[in-house]
Amino acid sequence: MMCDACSPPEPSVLPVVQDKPSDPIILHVDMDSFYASVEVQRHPELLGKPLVVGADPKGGQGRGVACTCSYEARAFGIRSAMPVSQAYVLCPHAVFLPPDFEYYSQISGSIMDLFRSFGFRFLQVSIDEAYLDCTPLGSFKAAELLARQMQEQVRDRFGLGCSIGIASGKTVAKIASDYHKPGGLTVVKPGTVRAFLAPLPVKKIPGIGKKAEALLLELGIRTTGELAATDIQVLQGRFGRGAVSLHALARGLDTAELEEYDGIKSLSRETTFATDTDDTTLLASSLDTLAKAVQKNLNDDHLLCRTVTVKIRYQGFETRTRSRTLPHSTGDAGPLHASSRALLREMYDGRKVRLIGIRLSSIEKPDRCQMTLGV
Ligand code: TTP
Ligand code: MG
Repeated sequence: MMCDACSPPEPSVLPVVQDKPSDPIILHVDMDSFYASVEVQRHPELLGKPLVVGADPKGGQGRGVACTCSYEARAFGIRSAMPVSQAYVLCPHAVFLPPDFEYYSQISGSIMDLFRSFGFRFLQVSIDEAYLDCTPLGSFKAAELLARQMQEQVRDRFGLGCSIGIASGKTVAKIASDYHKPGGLTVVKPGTVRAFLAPLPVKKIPGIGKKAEALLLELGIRTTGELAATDIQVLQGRFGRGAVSLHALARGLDTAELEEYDGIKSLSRETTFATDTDDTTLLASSLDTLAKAVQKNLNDDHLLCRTVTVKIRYQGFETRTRSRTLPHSTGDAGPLHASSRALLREMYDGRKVRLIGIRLSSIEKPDRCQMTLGV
């Protein structure tokens, strides 16, 4: 059972423009409050309650940040990556649950298998989001029906909600999936892209982080419409070559449909200890657990990596990282575990540790011919 907030609203279909036969149809699907919704599924008593996935801050015990939270918790202003201590101040009666990455990864794998089973070219880009190239369906109407089926099946099989965006390019499809969360279905037909984007704050554009947002604000640009109306040379002065595609997108040209693979660049996991520790067995076993989770993500996405980085944050927040680049790209547990353990041995200096983490980078797809959306 899903909460009312998760039942899908009517799809937002923008003014009809005739589909051209050549228009790509790209669908982006993103699970709603993923970790939190998975927890509600196995703890039905939490349905409708503010839930934070992160260490419990009560009594000053839990530290670190919230991975995510339920939409009920979002009503209190809680967000992903917020310190759990702050989440607790915002909503003291929220339920805090520690993350269970292995379980989320397992559910994600089954959901991605379902998405793949629709038979379209497929690209998973994170634990809870993927693209399907639905161009063979031939019309946006048919893609919209497919999206409804996907939402129904995700609800029936997993008891979870997801939001879907459909457009002619990956960037707009992704913006559209976020447009009516949770449970949204937003179709942006060709010819309506500029009008759809115009009122949106620039931070809704993937890749525009806090820094770029602040730079744009200095130029008086708050919305995508204002971005579109700005002289390209002014933008180039601030953003260099990246300004061209940004400006083109704001003007309705989403060229990100079948370009270079721009999926995951790195995969990382970290954990903050409840109490700072110098127990080397605990450090090693925690790192092993993180390595296992991150390697599973790598395998689920059929990716290989070449660089392993271990991060240690000592008491007092001093943070050290150390990397090792392997002779060949790999997705195997053996070299990844061996490298992370070796890095820990090399860098650990005996002080008490607050946080330990691992990152896999130099990621690539093993067989470029089999790449779906993306090459
Ligand atoms: P998101 O899709 O960004 O977030 P979400 O699914 O929780 O919520 P939304 O409905 O807005 O899509 O991320 C997917 C999962 O990744 C999320 O459930 C938890 C994890 N995550 C973190 O661990 N830390 C983070 O900072 C973010 C953003 C996500
Ligand atoms: Mg999500």
